[in-house]
Amino acid sequence: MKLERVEIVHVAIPLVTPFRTSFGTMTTKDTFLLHVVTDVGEGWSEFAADPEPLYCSEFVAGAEIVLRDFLLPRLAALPTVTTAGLAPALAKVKGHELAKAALETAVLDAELRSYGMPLAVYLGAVRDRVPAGVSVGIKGSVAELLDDVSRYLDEGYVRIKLKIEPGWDVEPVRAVRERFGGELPLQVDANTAYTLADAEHLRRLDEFGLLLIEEPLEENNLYGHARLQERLSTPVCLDESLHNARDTASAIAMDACRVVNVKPARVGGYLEARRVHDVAHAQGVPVWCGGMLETGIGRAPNLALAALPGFSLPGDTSASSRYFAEDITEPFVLEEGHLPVPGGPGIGVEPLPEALRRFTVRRGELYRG
Ligand code: OSB
Ligand code: MG
Repeated sequence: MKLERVEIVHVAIPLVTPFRTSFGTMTTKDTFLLHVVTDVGEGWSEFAADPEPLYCSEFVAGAEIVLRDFLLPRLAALPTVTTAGLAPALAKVKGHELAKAALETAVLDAELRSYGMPLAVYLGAVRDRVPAGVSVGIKGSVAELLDDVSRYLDEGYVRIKLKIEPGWDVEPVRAVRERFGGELPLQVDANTAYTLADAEHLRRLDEFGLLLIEEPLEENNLYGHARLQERLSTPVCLDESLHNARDTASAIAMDACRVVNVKPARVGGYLEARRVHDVAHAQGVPVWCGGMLETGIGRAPNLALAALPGFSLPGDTSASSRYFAEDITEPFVLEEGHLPVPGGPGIGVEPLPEALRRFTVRRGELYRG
């Protein structure tokens, strides 16, 4: 296909409740959508990172420059644009997986729509609905946390993830276990907040029978995570440290993780995310689909991925209402603890023009052929 135009739509959507992690507090989903226009149709995607480089090194303003000045010129120089040809064409640009993922996903959406094929079918999905977990931020008090968890369980979420940091770890986990029991599927996410010197402290979490502890140590410290795993019975899960399928294979081989958080954006898109799933699944390592507080545009393709066979743990694929009073797509609604896998062509959703207009802060053109 031929690339005709690429539009960037900056959006700001208020979160229903502030989301606090060890790296910061978010009150608004502030990012951009990509809208790709080709000779065979159009595609949409959402950039997953934030305005500040706190979760990872990428950020909104930087990604716009990378897309405009480095990625789109290389893509447009191809004799013909295909999803499969995109990553090789961009490979000389180092890093910037989240920016590359946004571009690849919009092109993939356009290409699949031109065939009338849903993303879930293309990826090899084996389910038409996926169980939903919820990621619960750090709160001002344990009482507030218990209220939130109780509300999410009433709504039907089948797994709870608690954000932790030094000073907010053993106590909230103990309180949730005491209140909701030992059977509740429960896990924690430190977002790199600890060091190996905290190993003895983190061992105190072992008694709570957690599904996993996510990214306890520094990003990319595979050696440290392997040393930590030796000392913990809780399975270590990596998020920030895994950038592609090769990292994932290395981490598994060195026992730096026993579970994998697959975020398509973090690994450069859905094609590489499927490879991450494949290497983990081949080794018998469970994977689950992470989230980045996406709008419906980012959530829809994550649900397609989460329907692959190796996704044996519930993901951070929560309903639209967990994040927003109003989404920019038709909302994803929790039913018996599950979300439906979109069945329409491509990513299966589009922005609702009226909602998009209200949440748009700036539009621009990144490419015109
Ligand atoms: O580490 O998984 C993370 C949100 C933003 C950035 C990083 C993370 C998260 C979450 C929330 O945990 C996942 C979600 O509900 O989308
Ligand atoms: Mg995480």
